Amino acid sequence: LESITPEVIRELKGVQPSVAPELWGAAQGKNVIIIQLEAFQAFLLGLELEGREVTPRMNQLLSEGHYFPTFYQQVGQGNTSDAEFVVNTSFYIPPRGAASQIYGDKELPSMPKLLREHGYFSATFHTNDVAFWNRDEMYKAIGFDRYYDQPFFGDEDIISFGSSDEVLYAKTAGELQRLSEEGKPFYAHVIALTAHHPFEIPSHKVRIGLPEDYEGTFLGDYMIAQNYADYALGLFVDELKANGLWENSLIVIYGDHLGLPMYSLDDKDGQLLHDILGRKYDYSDMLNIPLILSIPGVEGHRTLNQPGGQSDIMPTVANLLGISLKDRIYFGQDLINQSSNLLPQRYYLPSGSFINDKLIFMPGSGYEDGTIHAIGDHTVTESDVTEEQYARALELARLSDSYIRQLPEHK
Ligand code: GP9
Repeated sequence: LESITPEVIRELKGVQPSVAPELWGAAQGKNVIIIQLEAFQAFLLGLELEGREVTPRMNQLLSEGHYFPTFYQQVGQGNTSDAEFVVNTSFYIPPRGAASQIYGDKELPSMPKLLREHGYFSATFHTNDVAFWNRDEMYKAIGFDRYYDQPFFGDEDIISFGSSDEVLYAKTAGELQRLSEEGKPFYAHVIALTAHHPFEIPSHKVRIGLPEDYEGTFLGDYMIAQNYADYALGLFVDELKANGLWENSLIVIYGDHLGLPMYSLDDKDGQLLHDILGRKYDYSDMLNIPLILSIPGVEGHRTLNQPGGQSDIMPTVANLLGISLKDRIYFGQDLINQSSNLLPQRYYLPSGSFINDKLIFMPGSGYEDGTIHAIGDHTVTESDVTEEQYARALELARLSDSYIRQLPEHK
């Protein structure tokens, strides 16, 4: 068996644990509600179309909480289910196939298991059938105490895969209220789905008028779907505030993966995106998803510019709950206590691609034919990416996969 230690991982990443971590235990003993938004990309935040905000409720949450503008997806073929896997384990996706299929039979170290050691009950809420993407096995592998899927949400208000986000949030809020009366803190992972490709929202749910240019475009449909998802999320926030759960919970909101693949946009969509961004829509825009934290008792907006990815959510939550990850194997890092000015930070996909605060490197068949994509307005040159960085990225992905493959199977 290969020996994989936390030190080996830290060494490869070039990071050190913080001696006096900021906000350690700030949300100790609080409930944890993690909301995963379908296909929600960061460029939507703050965006106005003819004076109308596309995501007013997310904008409001951002302005009140901790916001990470350079946060990226780390999913592969399993899309939504890969995001669930990465967030709950802080491991990387497998080299091929969906994590739920390839790792679904394993006894995975995970956030639900970690929190259980500290008295938490854990549950995941998803309106589709649990068998989709082998989630029934993956949820056992991750070790949720309970899952709520299609039979719980019923046949009401179906849009694409399952009940609408409105139904998801209304029923979930009721259940969370019930769980909160059982005397244990809970961890709830809530998976929103309505804003799913191809973004066809029934006309009676459309809440935003689009500028003429957007009518009938894929991008326009995307805006309408995300505007609806934002509205439904807002209802959930209102409900949690009304029933007192909001102020007793650490809330984490992030996007699962991109909604607008560069390679399938037509010229019109490309032009509209260019107009929004003031430059060509590129990889860094496509992979950039939001991360917003609402930390109970910690008031005020803060923007944290260090780059992060979905594998960082578990360590970030652990720090805020004051739960040590010492001696555990995980691949992300606590985003509150890492500054990109001091340490090189990189986020990996199994092909050896990585992201830092300036660029995204995409290997070709290897390092030599890889491509470098600047993030935002950064200027980059070939010397900004070394073969050694690429080798580290590959090695981290290999270690994650190798560690999981030697784990025992769950029952
Ligand atoms: C539905 C879900 C959504 O359960 O997995 O599809 P995806 O975004 O993964 O393609």
